[in-house]
Amino acid sequence: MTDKRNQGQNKKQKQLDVFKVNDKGKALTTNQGLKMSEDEFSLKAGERGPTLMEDFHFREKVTHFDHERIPERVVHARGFAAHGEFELYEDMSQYTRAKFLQDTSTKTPVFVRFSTVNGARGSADTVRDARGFATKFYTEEGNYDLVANNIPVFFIQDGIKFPDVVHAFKPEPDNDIPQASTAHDTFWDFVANNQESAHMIMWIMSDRAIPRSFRMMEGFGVHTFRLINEEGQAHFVKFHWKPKLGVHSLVWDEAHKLAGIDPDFHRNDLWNAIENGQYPEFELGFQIIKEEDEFNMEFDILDATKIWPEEVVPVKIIGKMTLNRNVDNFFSETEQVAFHPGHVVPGIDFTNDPLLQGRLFSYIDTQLIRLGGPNFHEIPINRPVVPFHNNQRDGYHRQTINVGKVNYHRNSLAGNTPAPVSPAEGGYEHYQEKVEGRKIRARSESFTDHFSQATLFWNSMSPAEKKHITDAFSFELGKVKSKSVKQQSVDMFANVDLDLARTIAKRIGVNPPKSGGSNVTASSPALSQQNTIFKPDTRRVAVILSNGFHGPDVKFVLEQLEDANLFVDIISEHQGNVSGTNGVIIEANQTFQTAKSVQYDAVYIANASQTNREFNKDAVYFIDEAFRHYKPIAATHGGIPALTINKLDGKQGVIIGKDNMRKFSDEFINAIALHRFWDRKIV
Ligand code: HDE
Repeated sequence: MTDKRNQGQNKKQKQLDVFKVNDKGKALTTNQGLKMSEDEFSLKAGERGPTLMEDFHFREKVTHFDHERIPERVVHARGFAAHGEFELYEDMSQYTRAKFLQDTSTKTPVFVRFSTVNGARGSADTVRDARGFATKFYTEEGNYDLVANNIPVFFIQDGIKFPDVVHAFKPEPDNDIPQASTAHDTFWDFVANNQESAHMIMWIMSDRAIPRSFRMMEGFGVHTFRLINEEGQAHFVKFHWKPKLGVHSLVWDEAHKLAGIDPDFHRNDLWNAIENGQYPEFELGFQIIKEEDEFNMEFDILDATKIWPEEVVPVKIIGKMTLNRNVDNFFSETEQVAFHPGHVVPGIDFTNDPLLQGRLFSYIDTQLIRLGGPNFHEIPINRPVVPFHNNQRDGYHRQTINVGKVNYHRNSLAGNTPAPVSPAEGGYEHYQEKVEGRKIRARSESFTDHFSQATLFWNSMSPAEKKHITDAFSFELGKVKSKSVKQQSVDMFANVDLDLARTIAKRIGVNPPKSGGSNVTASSPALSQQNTIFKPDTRRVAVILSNGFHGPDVKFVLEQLEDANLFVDIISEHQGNVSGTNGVIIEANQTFQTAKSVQYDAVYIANASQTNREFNKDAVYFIDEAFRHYKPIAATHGGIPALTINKLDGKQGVIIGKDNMRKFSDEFINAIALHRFWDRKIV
């Protein structure tokens, strides 16, 4: 596959190409370039004797192996990344002097790493969690990192509490259980005793925390940043990524099962989409608030537990990112990439959000231990596409050979260079915000409303989404052992919605809160996934097929599915050719041993007759599970009896085709575009 990828397409790719090595067809050498005549046997004193100290080849090989691992990220350890490009729709010079946001003819190379937050590097993709969405823009003014999440708010308001929240959500320290899950006592104890987390928890309990795909998530910069234009004028900004495929999720039962059946579900999804040329696209949006309106909002714009409702502050779409190339080497690129919210370019600046201020310290610090020293900016994936010049020297793994004697500023020997340059020449100048105050460890009074927006989120959910949130709370708190923590948590969420809290209380066996409730009646339709984009594109369809299928009709339907940009797998009694009428042969690439219904978005039973009993039983189970997950199900000809056995005919989202295959295909594809049929009665 590697050769087919669009290598050398942009400046970053060309830079990376220089470091690529293809070992295929080459003689095996040591790291010193010495060709070796043997690689299977260590050097011994006699064929059955001890290995000799002088076996430099053995020592080099094993020593390197012994040191292959580096510490995983303390959070966001499990991730997956891809290359792409960002193009601008409209000149943003009105707001920012960032060059890559001014020239619509520029295509800026990007590298994006998606991640879960909680789990270890080897944990499952589909766990309930926020997702990281970190983008490195390789701009002509240096690297700009937009280190975002798929949830627009955060657990805490001040960076100093980050170690506490992370300790609380990670596996408990005595037994290191549970992995990649917040369904345990310490997490909920933290929540109940740090009520600023209320809004974030509503999102974590919602479908947002179990995305269907990295390709179907929004990204949010979370904090309020500043844009600065050429005149030095500032605007507050929040950054948004909007997926062109809409925002979609798994259902909880599916997510659970996928964690075992395909722990790499999101990795496979992104990798395969890119390999198949279905390049994921995300539009970049700005929400802008004028400096003079800083105090005119109902919330403090420096508080990272608050959103700016899109109906109040609209998202202006300004450009598009396309991910079009998979990595060549996971470790070199995905593992070694180092993001930092402090990697900015002229025209983008910070605010005093105390969470952002904390982040500005943490990211470089963590790379020092993770990547083993201060030269991680020299690792190919981290290098800017423009040169860097300063007086920093030495340190572990230094690769740059700085020539000359001068390594200090100010100097006369090198004409006082490298020299800082003025903003007009591209020099970064911090926004001259006026600040005054007493040194104080305190929270601003304007940061103390923890529940209004949690209720706003709840009010904005569709009935299906509300049910999922209620179920998620019941699952998570149902796993908590301490009755006191359960009670405290339920009492806390009575401030969001009394009925919600009472339902959970009943399910988890604690006292239903007597008082609480909220007087917030507003809702924000943009928060509900019901109002997102719905398309059939790139959904995965399982086609169940056995010998004797209706050749021409099935062939026609499969062509329609392919034309609608759907990914199709053929499941049969065995892999390989399956014969239909009229000499039509279709190759099956899956069996019920390799494919499970949770891996697909829709099922088409083309033929399940004339097969053995086991195949039939598996088919019935497969369809039943898809039905329970609200997915579209379709059948024609010899597939129809499998629906009848399941008593599914006539149910919502179940499509039967008897003669007109065009009409059938259209109906099925329309049903796939709707994704789930929430009103379906599941008995
Ligand atoms: Fe991070 N975060 N974070 N974070 N974060 C890290 O940096 C930290 C926060 C986010 O794919 C670490 O290189 C602090 C918010 C992403 O490599 C670390 C605070 C948001 C990634 C760190 C936050 C994020 C990280 C661990 C509170 C959404 C993965 C490894 C003050 C806007 C980047 C690393 C990747 C990673 C610290 C809060 C997003 C330890 C102290 C809010 C997407 O530096």
